[in-house]
Amino acid sequence: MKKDKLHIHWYPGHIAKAERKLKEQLTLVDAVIEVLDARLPLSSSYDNITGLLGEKPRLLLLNKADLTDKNELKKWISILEEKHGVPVLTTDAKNSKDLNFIVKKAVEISEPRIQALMKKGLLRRPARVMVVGMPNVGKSSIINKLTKSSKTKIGAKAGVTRQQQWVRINPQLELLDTPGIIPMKQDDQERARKLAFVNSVSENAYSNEIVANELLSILTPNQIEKFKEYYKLDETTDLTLENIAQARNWIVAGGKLDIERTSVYLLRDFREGKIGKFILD
Ligand SMILES: Nc1nc2c(ncn2[C@@H]2O[C@H](COP(=O)(O)OP(=O)(O)OP(=O)(O)O)[C@@H](O)[C@H]2O)c(=O)[nH]1
Ligand SMILES: [Mg+2]
Repeated sequence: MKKDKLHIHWYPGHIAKAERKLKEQLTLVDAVIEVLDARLPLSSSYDNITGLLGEKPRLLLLNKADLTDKNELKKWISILEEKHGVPVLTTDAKNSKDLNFIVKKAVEISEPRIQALMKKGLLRRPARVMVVGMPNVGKSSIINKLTKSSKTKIGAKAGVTRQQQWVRINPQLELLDTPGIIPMKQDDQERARKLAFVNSVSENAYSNEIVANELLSILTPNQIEKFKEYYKLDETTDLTLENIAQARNWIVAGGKLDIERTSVYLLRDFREGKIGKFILD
């Protein structure tokens, strides 16, 4: 795929298909869980979710909360609740033992539709809820946690789930795992880059060095300090890929600094939360 210096264009074929399939399933589901990456409370949510999903009852999950500062995240919960007018919960699908509060809420927001069906004479059935979100935000991980199994495939890159999959959680709830969908129109390149920082865009779509440099360029002074501390740069040294390479002694043959390796490590360290807890919106 093209590695464009300034623009990230990534909308592979499987996503176009996934979006069609999502709309097809819409009439079958009672509610929708939209999973966001807590590090990007704005940039990882869909601008026009009703265009994508209609007016279904919705629940927002800020997942990967473990990679953010709890107090900072609290502020975002209020902002999102106000903006979307739906319940917002935080989750950590990696470390939490119990995510049952999601089940409770999902059943609750589905209940009106189930009641309506029963009024029409149908028997009570489990709530059917679709789990949607950008690639790599943790949709499948959440479902696995809820079933205490590896029923769905997960992975630390964008586009792991390729097909929809119904998973029974308990007699009250069935969840539909779906492939992560990224908006086709990436007019907002700032958002596209942020999504690249958290691995929501395939690594084939960009150059590591450019994205690593972009990440360094959007950090607040406070965040810069965390990076400098992690890479052991002293106060007078600027936070640049070159200086990190130098500090780590990452050199290629001929004595040149290994900027590619530095970029890959920097992005990985950031994504795994090694450098600290960050919210980038
Ligand atoms: N630190 C942390 N990592 C998480 C959390 N949830 C998921 N992950 C990791 O994030 C990566 C992506 O998880 P998946 O469940 O495959 O994400 P997905 O949304 O299903 O991704 P697609 O199927 O590609 O759309 C995996 O490496 C998970 O281990 C979380 O709450 N905290
Ligand atoms: Mg998945």
